[in-house]
Amino acid sequence: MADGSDLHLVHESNSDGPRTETTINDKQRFWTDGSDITEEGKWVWMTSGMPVENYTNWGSSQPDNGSGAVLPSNCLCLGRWMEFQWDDNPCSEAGLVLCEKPDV
Ligand SMILES: [Ca+2]
Ligand SMILES: [Ca+2]
Repeated sequence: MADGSDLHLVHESNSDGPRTETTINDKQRFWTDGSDITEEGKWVWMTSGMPVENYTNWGSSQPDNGSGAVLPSNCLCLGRWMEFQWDDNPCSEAGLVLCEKPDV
């Protein structure tokens, strides 16, 4: 992600092979590995340790650290509710995981 490569959605597998369709409702959350849990406001790709700076796609008014919510928002996700732009949500929320894979 930090190097500009594409995001790929990893689908669940079952006995019939890879599943090719994923139902996405308005509240379905997709996690990336971006986080500011180490230092508030300092966003880092956790896997690489690289700062989130070369490319960003924050939604309107984001990141807002939960905007006063009880739980701080320290993990980077996206979803239809923000037209797949980035939002920070509490890391403990449920969601699917977006993974990066090299081009083949
Ligand atoms: Ca935060
Ligand atoms: Ca937010």
